[in-house]
Amino acid sequence: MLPITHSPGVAMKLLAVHPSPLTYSGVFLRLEPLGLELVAEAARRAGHEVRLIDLQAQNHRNLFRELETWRPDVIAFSLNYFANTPEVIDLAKGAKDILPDSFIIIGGHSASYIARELLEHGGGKIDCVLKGEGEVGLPLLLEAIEHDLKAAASVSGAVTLDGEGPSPLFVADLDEISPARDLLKNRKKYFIGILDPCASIEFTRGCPWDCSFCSAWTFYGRSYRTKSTAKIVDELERIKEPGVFIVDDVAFLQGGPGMEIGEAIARRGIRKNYYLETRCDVLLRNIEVFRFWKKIGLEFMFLGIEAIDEEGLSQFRKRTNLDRNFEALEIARSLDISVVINIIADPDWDRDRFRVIREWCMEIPEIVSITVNTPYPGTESWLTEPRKITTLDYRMFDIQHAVMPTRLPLNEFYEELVKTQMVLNMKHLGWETLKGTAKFIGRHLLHGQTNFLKSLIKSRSVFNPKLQIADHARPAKYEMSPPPPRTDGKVDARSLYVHQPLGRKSRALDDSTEQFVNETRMGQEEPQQN
Ligand code: B12
Ligand code: SF4
Repeated sequence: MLPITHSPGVAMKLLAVHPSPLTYSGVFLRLEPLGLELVAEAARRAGHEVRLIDLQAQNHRNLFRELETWRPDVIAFSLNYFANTPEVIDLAKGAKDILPDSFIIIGGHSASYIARELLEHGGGKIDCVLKGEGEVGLPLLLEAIEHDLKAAASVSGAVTLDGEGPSPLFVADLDEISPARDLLKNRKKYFIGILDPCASIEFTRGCPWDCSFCSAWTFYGRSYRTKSTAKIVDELERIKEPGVFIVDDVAFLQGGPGMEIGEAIARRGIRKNYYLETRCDVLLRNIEVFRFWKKIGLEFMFLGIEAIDEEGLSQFRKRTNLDRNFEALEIARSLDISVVINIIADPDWDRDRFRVIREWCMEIPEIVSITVNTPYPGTESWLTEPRKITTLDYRMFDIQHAVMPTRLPLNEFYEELVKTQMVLNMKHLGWETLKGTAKFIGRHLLHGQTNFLKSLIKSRSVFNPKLQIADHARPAKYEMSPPPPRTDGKVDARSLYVHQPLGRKSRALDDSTEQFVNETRMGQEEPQQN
């Protein structure tokens, strides 16, 4: 681990760019690009002049105008979602055409798994892909290229056409840096549902579990780190938005620190409305923490349920049982926290299966979202899924499209999927609910906050099976490399990691929580650490 470097060298002009929202999720939310803000701050602290454009809230014209007028030396794109890959490649090429002497970098979660591929698609116009956490790597990379462009290839985490540096480095201390929230042009654009406007914050980083469909753990080498309570409370105090999205993979995994943060917030008299994501077994283990957080403003909680039958759960390798999941829903209801749950639809589903899901969802009060089982690079299922991948178009890897053969004809699969989504949307966004939220919307409009209302209007035009079918027919300009030949059974997890695993010592967990995780995870033994 390394501290973030501070080089008093020559200042460069760096433009940090976040791509557009993904159609199917952009309806209900638009959240600040927290990772890019952290990386931007690290570059700023290393003495560089930094600006940030978020294409979720601005358009391509804004970006190209900035390139032409400000003429940055370095353009750094964030690529967290595979579905944004073609857009980022084209923007990177476009930027190089306008500023041939600029240095083009791509970083972020998804970029870290397909670094070589990105350089190939770039045809020489992408100078470097920087893998892993960017707070340490970016200042080192900027320092290296100030003196010699070729030196980029030796920086930790860097992959260039000339070579590849050592493994990316972890940030030594998450307290060291705060996101450059001031660089966003219009903070009123960011919202999630009725938390409008909404800021984002990170309390912890990483996940110690190892679910087969998820890449959160492979990115961070199954590590788990925390920010200090003092740092979190200071950051929260500076946030102006009334809504706050806690981006942790599994919020309040440890009860003690969760309670400590909550009590410190209460003592400071900070009042916000919160949204967080966690696991059912964690909620059941730490009920008192969630009860306390309800008192200080916890409004929404996303619980990963994934399946409503045991067979489905074991398919996604979640060692939790249905009774525990349903018990967690009961507890959340009793705490009066609104719950969002996600169900993973399998391409193998027939009409009957969709119907059962619709019926089940209508019986429960929770908000249900439905995504499609999608293996992608960085997940174990990318290596082990026995079914054939039917498309390599990056845009289809947004967990809203089927990338494996469907049992139903494809158009019927999407009809059923969209019908289910619409039934679920109408359940929550129907006229009865709208009547209830009318007062709320009116209050927001008075304050000029229209994001939530726009999302209600837009949802009908976005969810349309014909549009999803049409997405499959679009020619793919860029395609991802296919998965390697399938292995049956276990894979060497080491081959999946972006940050190499450092074992138990990399997890800031008390022994009882470490044991609880080990009892509920399904993966193989952790590889021996270096
Ligand atoms: C919070 C979260 C969300 C939030 C908000 C995200 C946002 N702000 O837009 C919500 C719930 C809305 C969300 C939605 C979705 N998400 Co999400 N999400 C996450 C989660 C849990 C944490 C992301 C985060 O904010 N981390 C904290 C910040 C600080 O880290 P970071 O952004 O990764 O940035 C660091 C590095 O990546 C890097 N970095 C980032 N940018 C750059 C740029 C440069 C130049 C450099 C050098 C480095 C760099 O440095 C940063 C600091 O260390 C991740 C899992 C994970 N742990 O990564 C999944 C994850 C990213 N999401 C995922 C998915 C699939 C989705 C959805 C597509 C799901 C859906 N269909 O509903 C949507 C798409 C949203 C969209 N963009 O339109 C997948 C991504 C799969 C993929 N590889 O494409 C992930 C990995 C989870 C998983 N299941 O595997 N998500
Ligand atoms: S618990 Fe599983 S699904 Fe959730 S972030 Fe961790 S590995 Fe991913």
